Amino acid sequence: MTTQTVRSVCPLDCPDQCSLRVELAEGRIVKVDGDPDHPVTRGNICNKIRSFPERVYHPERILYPMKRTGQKGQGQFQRITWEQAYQEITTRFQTVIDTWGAEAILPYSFYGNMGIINAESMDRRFFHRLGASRLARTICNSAGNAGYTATMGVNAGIDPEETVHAKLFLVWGSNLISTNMHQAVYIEEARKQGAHVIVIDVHETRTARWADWFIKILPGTDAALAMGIAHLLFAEGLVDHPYIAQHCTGAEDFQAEVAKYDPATVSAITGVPVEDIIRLARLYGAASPSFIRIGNGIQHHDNGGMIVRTIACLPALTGQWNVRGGGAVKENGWYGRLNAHALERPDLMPKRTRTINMNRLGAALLEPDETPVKALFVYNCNPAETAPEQNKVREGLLREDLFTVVHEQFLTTTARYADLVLPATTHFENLDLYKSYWHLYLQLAEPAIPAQGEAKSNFLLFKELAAQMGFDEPCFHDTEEDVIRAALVHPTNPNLEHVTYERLQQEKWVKVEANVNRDRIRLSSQAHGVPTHVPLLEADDYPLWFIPGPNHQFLNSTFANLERNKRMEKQPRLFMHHQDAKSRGISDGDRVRVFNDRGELWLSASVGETVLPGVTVVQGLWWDDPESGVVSVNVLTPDRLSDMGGGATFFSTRVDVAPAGN
Ligand SMILES: Nc1nc2c(c(=O)[nH]1)N[C@H]1C(S)=C(S)[C@@H](COP(=O)(O)OP(=O)(O)OC[C@H]3O[C@@H](n4cnc5c(=O)[nH]c(N)nc54)[C@H](O)[C@@H]3O)O[C@H]1N2
Ligand SMILES: Nc1nc2c(c(=O)[nH]1)N[C@H]1C(S)=C(S)[C@@H](COP(=O)(O)OP(=O)(O)OC[C@H]3O[C@@H](n4cnc5c(=O)[nH]c(N)nc54)[C@H](O)[C@@H]3O)O[C@H]1N2
Ligand SMILES: [Mo]
Repeated sequence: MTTQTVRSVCPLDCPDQCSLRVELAEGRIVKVDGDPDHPVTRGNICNKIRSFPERVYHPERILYPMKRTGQKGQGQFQRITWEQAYQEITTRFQTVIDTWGAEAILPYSFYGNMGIINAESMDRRFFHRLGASRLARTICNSAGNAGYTATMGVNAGIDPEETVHAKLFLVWGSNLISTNMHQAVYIEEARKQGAHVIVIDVHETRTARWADWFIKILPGTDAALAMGIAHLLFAEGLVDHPYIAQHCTGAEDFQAEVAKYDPATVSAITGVPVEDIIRLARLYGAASPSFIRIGNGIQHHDNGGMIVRTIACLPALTGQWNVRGGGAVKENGWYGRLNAHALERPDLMPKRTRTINMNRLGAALLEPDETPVKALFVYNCNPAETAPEQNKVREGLLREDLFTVVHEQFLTTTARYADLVLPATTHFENLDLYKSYWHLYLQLAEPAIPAQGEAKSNFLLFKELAAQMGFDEPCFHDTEEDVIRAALVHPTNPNLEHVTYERLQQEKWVKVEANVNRDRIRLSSQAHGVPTHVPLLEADDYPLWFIPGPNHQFLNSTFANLERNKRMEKQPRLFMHHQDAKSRGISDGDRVRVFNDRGELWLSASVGETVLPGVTVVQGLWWDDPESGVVSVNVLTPDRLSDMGGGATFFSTRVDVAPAGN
């Protein structure tokens, strides 16, 4: 038997972006492991990617183009050829363009595959050249990134490898044991040197249980807690005044606002006891280096931008950015920013092309518009599970006059609504460049196996479609390698200067420099005013908060169709406080109905004290399953946009809960 080990990179949308070793036997993947030599992965990977070969060779994987035969949403298809598929797409697109204009075509994608080539290169070029509507890709991190940038100027924190030096960790709205495991590894190393770990969350997650101290907080109130910490730092003389004077602007207005956030006021807003607020502020004020991991959870609120912006003010107050291992990380993608113009070629786009916010897909498909969306092209994502206001999304996808193409590895909930389903390769079948938004390594992965069945990569699909549409600009003839080379040449990013295709090929990963100027930290600013707590919007209609976040064994909705992953998660559960359960006649394990004006779903209740009274939590973006009665959690979530960045507000949802049958 011929065996071989090749290197690869995990394409999942995690900060860790692991480096992989892939064992092949007779050209087939038999084992996936973490690369022990990669400085961040260090041989550790999660179950999801370890069992990825099951996904690659799964009998339900889509391997051929298919055309709908049944009703939309029923999932009945027949095999066709690629030629027929391309013919159908170009004909339908041309009709839409002739009748409604190209903006009636909407690409809808996210980062189901984080590879730069397959997430944001030929696809973008194609849709730009076509003149299709633009998509604002706001579903994940845009609110927090806007908030963080409002304080720090750029979207960059410290090198996570430095966090081993920290003495105090605030893990703030991040379930990192599940979602960023290598940060947990660094924290464990620091812990051996005596570091203390505090988790601030609305739910007693795995990460909360692992912490030295778990602070349970009410949803959307974290800006008040951050201001409360700042209040005490000033009041108790724990502030580094020379640092602030030298590196910060807007300090006076900030301090004036902070004065309003005394512990009693903050406690009333956040649900955190006064003595805990005081203890937290004193610990933070005394520790150096101290490090804050700002998670993605807190930004999925009406006030998510402001929450992140406010938390991002804290490290400056104690001068932490000057201490090795001190500071914060929200994201770090800024350091290795690539040449987006070369990748995406926005110059091919007609002027004044409209933009549609991906969080408002349902509205875009249903609300009348001079140019309605008549064709939808979905790839790298599964909006029929992951977008908010799911009942609207599905009603839109059911429109008979909508032409929907879905490029996928599996027959996802979204693919079931498609007119055409196209087979997508997995990352193991592609050449791609990977850039983490947390650690500082760029990595190159070459294909480990050939494309399975008739699957095509996103890159190849859009390159061929461009040819079919008769687009003859030279950029549509580029190879993956051409595009990677162009992406690495950034006119104004010196952090990238030493990173070349050749080095990536030889070394597999190259670290970018972490140079950044932190001389103008905006504690308040003319553009954004002063940080403050802004209450969530939906307070009164329904009595309980509903926080539907990700789980351990799925990656958003990816893996939620695989038996192994589902078995390990057992079933989606509604965590609720026993007071809220008791007043509704609900006992632990009961099946309950969760509802609001947008929709309803059924879950098994997990009653206890893992959340505060008034709060409910469910984990995992489970696919709808009529057999087990699972319904997408996003039937309940609003499509309102957050305060900054046009972000999603999944977690600012109000619901009520009743015993099932009521
Ligand atoms: N295993 C696994 N890993 C993943 C993912 C996955 O689905 N599964 N998804 C990937 C992606 S795309 C992302 S964006 C990241 C997300 O991973 P994280 O950054 O960890 O973000 P979330 O899990 O969305 O939310 C983190 C925590 O915020 C809490 N939270 C919600 N609202 C509030 C609040 O108002 N205040 C506070 N303090 N806490 C709150 C939630 O209870 C949750 O435990 O993980 C990535 N990694
Ligand atoms: N209620 C609630 N909703 C949420 C969230 C939440 O916490 N709560 N989290 C939000 C966040 S942070 C995010 S990032 C989004 C993520 O939402 P999505 O972007 O929809 O992510 P996934 O559910 O992982 O779906 C990715 C899909 O891409 C497919 N795919 C993988 N690789 C390729 C490829 O190379 N080509 C093609 N064509 N397809 C590929 C996979 O098979 C998978 O079905 O969900 C958001 N939705
Ligand atoms: Mo995300």
